[in-house]
Amino acid sequence: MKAIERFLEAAAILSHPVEVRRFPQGTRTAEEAARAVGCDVGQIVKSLVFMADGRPVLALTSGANRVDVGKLAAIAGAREVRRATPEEARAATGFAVGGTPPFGHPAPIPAYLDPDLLGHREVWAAAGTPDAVFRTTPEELRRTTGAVVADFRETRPEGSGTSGRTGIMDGSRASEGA
Ligand code: 5CA
Repeated sequence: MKAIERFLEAAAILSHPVEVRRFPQGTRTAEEAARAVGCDVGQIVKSLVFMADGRPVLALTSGANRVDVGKLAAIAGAREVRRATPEEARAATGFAVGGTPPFGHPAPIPAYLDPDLLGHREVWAAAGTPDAVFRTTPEELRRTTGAVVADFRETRPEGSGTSGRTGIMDGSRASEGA
C-alpha cells in the first residue's frame, strides 16, 4: 500500500477526519511545509524519531524548536538518547524521514509533545510523503499519538539571534534543510 493510503487508513481507524494536502513544491522540512501551507513555522509538527537506550521514541516538535536530547533522555527515563538514523526511523515508523506522520506506525511508539504546539488553534503534520501534510489540532494530535506533553525544547542562549545553534545535533534540522 502506498504511504499516504497507509496514513489515511490509520487516521480512519483513529476516527480522525483528515484531508491530505499535497504540494508539488515539497514539504520535506518544517520551513518548506510552512511556506507551502502559508502558516507559521511554529505550527508545523516535526515527527522526529530518537533512539532512547536503543528503543525508538517520537518527539513531536514544533517547527520553531529543536530537541534537547538531554532533556528527552530525562523525560524518557533513558541513559542515552540520540537521533535515529534514517534506516532506524523508517523501521520504527514505516515511513521515510521527511514524510513521517505522527501516527500510523506498525507498532505504537512512545511519544512526547512539545508544549509550544498547544499554543496554536491548528497545526500541520506530515501525511506519509515529503509533499503531503494534513491539518489537525493539538488536542487531536495528543489523542491520536497518546503523547505525553513534556518540555524537551532546546533553550537558546541569550543573544544568539534566531539561529540558536549550540552545536548539538538534535534531529530538528528539518527546519534547516535536513
Ligand atoms: N514533512 C516535514 C514537515 S511535517 C517533516 O517531516 N519534517 S521533519 O522535521 O519531521 O522531518 C525531517 C527530519 O527527518 C529531520 O529533522 C531529521 O530529524 C530527519 N532526517 C532527515 N535526514 C536525516 C538523516 N540523514 N539522518 C537522520 N534523520 C534525518
